[in-house]
Amino acid sequence: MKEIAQQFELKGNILSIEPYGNGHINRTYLVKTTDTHYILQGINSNVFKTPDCIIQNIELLWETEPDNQVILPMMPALQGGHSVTAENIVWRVFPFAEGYTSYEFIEEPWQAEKAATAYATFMKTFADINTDKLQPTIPNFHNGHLRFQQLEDAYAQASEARKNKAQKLYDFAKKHKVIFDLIQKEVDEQRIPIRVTHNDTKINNVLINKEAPDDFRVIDLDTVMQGILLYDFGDMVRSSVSPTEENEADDTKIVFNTHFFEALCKGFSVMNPVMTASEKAHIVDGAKYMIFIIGIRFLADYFNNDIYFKTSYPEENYIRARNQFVLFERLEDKESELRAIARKYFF
Ligand code: ADP
Ligand code: GN1
Ligand code: MG
Repeated sequence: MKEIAQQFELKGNILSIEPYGNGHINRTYLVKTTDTHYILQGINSNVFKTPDCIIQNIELLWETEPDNQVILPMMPALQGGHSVTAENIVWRVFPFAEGYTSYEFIEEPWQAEKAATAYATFMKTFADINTDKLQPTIPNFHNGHLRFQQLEDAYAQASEARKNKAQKLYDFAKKHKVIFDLIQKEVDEQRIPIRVTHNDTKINNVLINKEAPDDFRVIDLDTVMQGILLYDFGDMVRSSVSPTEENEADDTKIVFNTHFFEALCKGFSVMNPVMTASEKAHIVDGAKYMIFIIGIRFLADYFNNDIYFKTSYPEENYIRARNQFVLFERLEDKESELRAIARKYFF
């Protein structure tokens, strides 16, 4: 690790390099030097088939908005550019955001509001980039119909033990797959525009300054590419409204906190003036779409014997999938109330 880190322009001498954070995808390390701290990250090549596209997309963001305060810069590599390839893994370094926190789950509404403001600010800041210039780092990332096909393929080759264990979840997925049709139709008929979106607006992908919450940084830019606003809003809802971890063992603890939802709407409402009527009308459907699609992806990975998301025990993807479907049901319990809240902020 030290050999890789030394290939970047870092201040000071390297003291230590330790694994860091709770991301499901990349290899993330905290690098301490005699002067400061950095984050060293190896891009997961199983997930990202063209990791250089990620580096180029982030470079494009910086070239377009060189003075922005929304994302973190990539440190230059000594050989030029912003990445180093070692043993087929592409590595990059960011400054460690000292004094900022990323939350694994929300405890108070203000945290949800600030995270939503952060993601909305991200979208506004890079809104003028021609979306064709951003390379698709994971093609069809949020394509619901394709994700459902991948689930069926995974089920078809799964072990009997895993099929039996998760049969109820699979039945739930089949019963609800129509969820994907509504938003896809709005996109196909161009009532929902293609924008520059983050596409992974999980609550722990935003860093908030503890002393000054209006100062934030959006991180995990690997999936910045073409997308729709509702994916970004929906994934925030998915990862914020229940004060539980994604792998919570006790699913009775999963709740849909309407105060957190309202705080997200409030924080994101700076987008209201530029949103189309269809985007405004489908705010809650965006949340349903994202909860459901991530549930499907966890379930497919369970049937595939955990080849995509990092896991720390064998049933973890099963638990994660179950929890998303429980959250989906908790949303449906409150759906009319949520639609009324959304109408207050998106009109
Ligand atoms: P993954 O794609 O695996 O989710 P992330 O880029 O989200 O990787 O990084 C994982 C975690 O590491 C984040 O959730 C955050 O807590 C922490 N992290 C990442 N980059 C930084 C940074 N520059 N400063 C501080 N913490 C960071
Ligand atoms: C992954 O990288 P991370 O942990 O922020 C995944 C997201 C999922 C999320 C579920 C590139 O996000 O799509 O919503 O896990 N990222 C990728 O926790 O697949
Ligand atoms: Mg992340």
